[in-house]
Amino acid sequence: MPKVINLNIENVDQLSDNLSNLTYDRNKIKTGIAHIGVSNFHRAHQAFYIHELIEKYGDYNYGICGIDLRENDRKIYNILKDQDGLYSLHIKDASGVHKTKVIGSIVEYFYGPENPMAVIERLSKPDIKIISLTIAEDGYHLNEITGEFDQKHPEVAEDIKNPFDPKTVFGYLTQAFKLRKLRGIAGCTILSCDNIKANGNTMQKSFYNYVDKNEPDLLPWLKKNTTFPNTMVDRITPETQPKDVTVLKKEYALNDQWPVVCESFTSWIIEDNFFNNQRPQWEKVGVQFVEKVAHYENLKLLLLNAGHTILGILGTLNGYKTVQEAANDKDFMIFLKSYMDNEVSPILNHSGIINLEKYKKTLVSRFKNPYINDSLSRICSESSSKVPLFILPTLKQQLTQDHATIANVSFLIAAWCVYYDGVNDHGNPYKITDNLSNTLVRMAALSQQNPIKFLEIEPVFNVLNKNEIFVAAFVKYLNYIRKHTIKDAIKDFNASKI
Ligand code: CS2
Repeated sequence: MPKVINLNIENVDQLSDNLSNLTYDRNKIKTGIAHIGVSNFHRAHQAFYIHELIEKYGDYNYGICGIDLRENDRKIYNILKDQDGLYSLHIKDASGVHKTKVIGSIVEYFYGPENPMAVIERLSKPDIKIISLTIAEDGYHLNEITGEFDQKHPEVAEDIKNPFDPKTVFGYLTQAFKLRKLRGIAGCTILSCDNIKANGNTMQKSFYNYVDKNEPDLLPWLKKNTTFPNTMVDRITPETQPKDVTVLKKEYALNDQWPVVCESFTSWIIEDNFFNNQRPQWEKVGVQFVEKVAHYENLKLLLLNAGHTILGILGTLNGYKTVQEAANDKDFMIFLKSYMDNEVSPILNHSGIINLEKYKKTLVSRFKNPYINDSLSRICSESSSKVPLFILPTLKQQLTQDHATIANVSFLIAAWCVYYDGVNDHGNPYKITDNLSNTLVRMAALSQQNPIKFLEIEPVFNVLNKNEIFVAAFVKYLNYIRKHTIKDAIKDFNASKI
């Protein structure tokens, strides 16, 4: 067996010929982007696009400075430090065609918990033209009900007390922009790459709210010196499994401590609204620049992300572990298809920008990709932030119609309540990971006696518990699911027996 090589810049020339190795000189790369949240998704998506731009077009101007801010990012910090920012990306097509590439676009890395001032300094430097973010759905702290930024969130409150030792992205950005203003350095673009509705506008609102309350003198400068393009990001990227590391050692004699696996499909649509027009020529590598991203984003959140959530919740109750297992279950797919066709498609205003039938068909084959092993636990984590973004807009929109079609969506929300009972139909428990888990579990337990209790979770449902049509459907399905296995309940639902 060949000697296993540790991935780092010194060893990169010795890597096996059966992977796509770096073809460019990393010393030539200048940093132009600071990215907060060096997740698997970032490494499969934005860092990949920058890599492609360098490799194919020799554009060395937008290397990435990776930044993580949370205590539990220490592992990726240590690994990327060890590997000089290099990692391997495994692009797996459903047909069985797979590519492995070494990605070199992350050329610097800063870690907030170790040295917050260093992060603030780095963000304030004039070479950073774009600060991009993947901070997850729950990272924006906008209250669904009031539309206001949640100043009372414990981490936000801490940042207000200790502005020079921040924990949140808002605390960091405020200090960095104060320095830019003080030093006469230009502003930059803030590019949200999260799956939230109008992600740029939402980030702008959250950030401006935070600044307005805590550093009001900075706000007029920020308004002139920052832009927040909306974006739609898409590439299914599962969590890395220990076996991904082992396979690399065996097949490529490569020791990459944290490789990334992703599907071959990728899409990125961005509103072309960059500060001083400074941005990479991403269109050369397949990024679409548009005036308004809303239609594309709506389609993706309400079909792809919602589809994931549906398979995640129903699949977990049935004892499935991965998206592809659930997507290969005929009964689940009948349910998902009727949700997409009867409840989502009629409310989508896609203005002919996309062939909807083709989009849905492609989605199903993406979910079935046998090489991705996307865990349902990833999909179900933080559902209390995802359901309001991916599922409830369909319900709310349907409820505004004369003949609201809400059977599937109500069934799903009832199943979501049962999900917090924490045990699948084989009697096996599963882990619930959610910021609101205490509330969710308690309200699901109370709903055993009084079903509508679950709908009283205000940050999720707001006033939906007052809608009689929805409440009646929810109660009917909840009672049914609690008396049957999820599989039987879905079959009966599909056969219109409930
Ligand atoms: C998933 C997304 O987190 C989720 O629930 O639906 O991470 C999804 O895989 C990506 O948005 C795909 O682009």
